[in-house]
Amino acid sequence: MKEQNSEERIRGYCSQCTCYCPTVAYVKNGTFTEAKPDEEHPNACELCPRGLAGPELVYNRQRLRYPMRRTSPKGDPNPGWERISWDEALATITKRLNEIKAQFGSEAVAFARCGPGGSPMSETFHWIKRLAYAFGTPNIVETTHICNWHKDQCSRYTFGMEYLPQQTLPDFEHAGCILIWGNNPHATRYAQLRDIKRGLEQGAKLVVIDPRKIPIAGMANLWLPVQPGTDGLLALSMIHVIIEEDLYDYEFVRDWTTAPFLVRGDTGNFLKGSDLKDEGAPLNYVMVNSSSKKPEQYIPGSTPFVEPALDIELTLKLVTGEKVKCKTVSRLLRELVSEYPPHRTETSTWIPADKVKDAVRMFATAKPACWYSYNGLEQSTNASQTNRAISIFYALTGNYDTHGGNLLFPAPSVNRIDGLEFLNPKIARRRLGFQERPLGPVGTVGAVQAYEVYKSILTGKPYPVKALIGFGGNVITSSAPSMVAKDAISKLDFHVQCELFLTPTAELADIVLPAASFWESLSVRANFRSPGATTHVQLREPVIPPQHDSWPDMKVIFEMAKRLGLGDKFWDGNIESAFNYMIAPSNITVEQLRRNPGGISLNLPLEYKKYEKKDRSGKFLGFDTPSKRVELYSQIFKEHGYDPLPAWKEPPTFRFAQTNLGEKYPLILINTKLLHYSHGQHRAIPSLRKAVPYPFVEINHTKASELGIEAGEWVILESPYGSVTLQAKPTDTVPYGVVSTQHGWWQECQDPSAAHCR
Ligand SMILES: Nc1nc2c(c(=O)[nH]1)N[C@H]1C(S)=C(S)[C@@H](COP(=O)(O)OP(=O)(O)OC[C@H]3O[C@@H](n4cnc5c(=O)[nH]c(N)nc54)[C@H](O)[C@@H]3O)O[C@H]1N2
Ligand SMILES: Nc1nc2c(c(=O)[nH]1)N[C@H]1C(S)=C(S)[C@@H](COP(=O)(O)OP(=O)(O)OC[C@H]3O[C@@H](n4cnc5c(=O)[nH]c(N)nc54)[C@H](O)[C@@H]3O)O[C@H]1N2
Ligand code: SF4
Ligand SMILES: [Mo]
Repeated sequence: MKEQNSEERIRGYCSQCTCYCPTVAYVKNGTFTEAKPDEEHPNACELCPRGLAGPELVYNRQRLRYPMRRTSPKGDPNPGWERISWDEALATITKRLNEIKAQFGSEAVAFARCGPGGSPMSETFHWIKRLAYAFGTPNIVETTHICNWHKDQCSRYTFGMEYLPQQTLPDFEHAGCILIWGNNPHATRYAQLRDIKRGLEQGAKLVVIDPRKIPIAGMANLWLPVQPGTDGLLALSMIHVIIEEDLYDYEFVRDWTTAPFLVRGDTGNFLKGSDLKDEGAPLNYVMVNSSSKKPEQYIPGSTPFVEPALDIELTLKLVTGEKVKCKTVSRLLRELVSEYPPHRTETSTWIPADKVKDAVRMFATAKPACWYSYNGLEQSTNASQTNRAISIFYALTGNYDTHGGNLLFPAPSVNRIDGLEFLNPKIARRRLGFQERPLGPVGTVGAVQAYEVYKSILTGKPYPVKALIGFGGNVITSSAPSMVAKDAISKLDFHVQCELFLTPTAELADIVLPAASFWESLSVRANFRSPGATTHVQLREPVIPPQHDSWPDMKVIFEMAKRLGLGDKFWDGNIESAFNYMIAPSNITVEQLRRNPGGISLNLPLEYKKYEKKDRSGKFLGFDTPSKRVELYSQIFKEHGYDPLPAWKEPPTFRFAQTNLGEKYPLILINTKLLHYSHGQHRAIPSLRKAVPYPFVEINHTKASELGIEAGEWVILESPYGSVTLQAKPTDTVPYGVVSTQHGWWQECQDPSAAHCR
């Protein structure tokens, strides 16, 4: 028993987004009363309203309290929820999963989780993967394809897959120029905003590319209010300017990118040493000697014997006797972007040519420079090639892995815990969507898109998914199309949802499990994903015990594993042993962390330009790509039927304008995140709901008055795909012709103090 009038200060961190803001939780007489920032932590940061609302989340009256099972058939307006014990819930789950596995195969069971960028799932999802893989299914429903995949993976297809565990982050604090593209840090990334402000205080210039005049646009030297969906085109114009005005980093481009490599005109593949000579090596690329204009083989990772020509084309006789016209990557890139000078793209991008030039000059000349992009570039049809184009633009500036650039920060070594080794590689290749898109989100990380699962449930093709085990994640509101999602999820043979609230997705489950919030759960974090805190390791103890009959996700996962006979892969349910295994390569133990409540920062050196380092054989480490260079031209994309250079394709919705749909739907719709909510969460938290009581649509003042729409009026927003009713918010922060809203409004707030918000 705690003493009367006891007050504890418990150090930890908020994990509701990837800022991981350090916290001090105040617990008075056993009650969690307040969350404040932990000023002594290397990642010290102001807490956003969602972090400050910790106690309101923990003690929320709408939380799920105990495991329940449905007693009425799905579709019945009254599900007939009946309280059951954890024991009964786990026994039923084990029985049903084993039956489905025996009848349809293990891949007929899919797991799901919430988006780790906007929930505490980043500390659990590797363990969920471990459970899924140990069970034998490759199907884990993730949200990466509408969240972060293109920025993370398409830059990796360009710069390499990184020497893990290092992590690329923009070194804002030391930058000469910062580019923020499709990201609103005032709402979504407090820790990053702190670092951007530090950079600006030290004189960094700032370029912001966002259709809306977000707060950071007001702080920028240049704000480019781009037409939504045309960023790929804008990036090509920017590449055009950097090449035409000779603003690129010549040495870096020559020595560390594929710019001087020859590409065959007949096949579009790289010309290889073996194409030229019998004794030539199939892995060698070919450059052209700039003085003799003769081809020379180049071994990846070596120092070229000659000064290569960058921008050249020539016809070469191959070993087969045929003559083939070849061009360097540099030439191909220049030819591509010559189609898109800024004066030709300005009507589409809405950015005047001079402004594009100013932005490029500012970014390319103010060395060092770094960039960050996010959701504004992820949720459009061109997301992959747009992010490729931006990566290429950035590569041309030569700033990668430099002080003040996008830098690979050191991070603690950890053991891989996702258990991929348990999954039979043949089954891994059966994950839904893999055959169609082996390069995409489904190819690299094992993530499956919800729409593939909906298709499988509804059509049984390519094979049926019969069961879903969801750890958070609310696919019905987050993975469109919602009505298809609802239909599919309600047709599952067996569905379990581990949740804090009874979401529209959880409402359709056969069994609902009450999850404890992260405040009530133990976790270990290695790497706080902020410059200066990437080497930090910390144990987060629960602030108070799990409320009601809830369990932390980790306990649910580990107990489920034990029941399924997988205890040997889960340290027989001992979560601390599992974390000890995770951090073992850094020579730290959970016990040591317990003695250091604020965590331990490892002394790992910060090094720059690691690509210049050599391996034991004397070859450059280079980049972690097949060519060991930055891949301006992507052979992998080519092999899979995609453009090897980021060709521009107009989004299909642009064609509306040429049809009668253009008249019916004259506005462009975008959606954005709100500071007070993560996706579909937090609406039940009184202080947050009071701040933003209703879903709203921002519309330009002029447009609103043309349409006779007043502030606060309820309006219907309609697209060819559906409609919603929203409160109108006329504003000057969105361009004429653009409207902006939010997703995820499903929940009421039952707290009497917020009654007016319902
Ligand atoms: N239309 C539209 N759709 C979008 C987006 C958009 O901008 N527009 N954004 C996309 C993006 S970027 C993302 S990341 C996804 C997010 O997709 P989701 O993660 O599916 O969305 P959320 O509404 O955040 O749902 C998370 C759920 O997890 C629960 N939860 C929170 N913490 C925990 C926990 O610790 N344990 C458990 N078991 N459950 C927990 C919450 O109560 C909540 O119901 O949505 C995507 N979908
Ligand atoms: N408060 C809060 N924080 C969050 C989350 C949350 O839900 N709430 N979610 C977390 C998650 S999972 C994610 S993925 C991140 C997302 O973080 P952000 O990327 O900041 O999210 P958004 O607000 O969706 O989009 C950012 C900006 O993109 C702009 N934009 C829209 N369309 C376009 C376009 O076509 N081009 C360009 N250039 N810009 C465009 C919008 O105007 C918006 O300002 O936030 C994380 N943090
Ligand atoms: S920004 Fe807010 S939600 Fe994200 S970690 Fe910090 S306090 Fe938590
Ligand atoms: Mo996300």
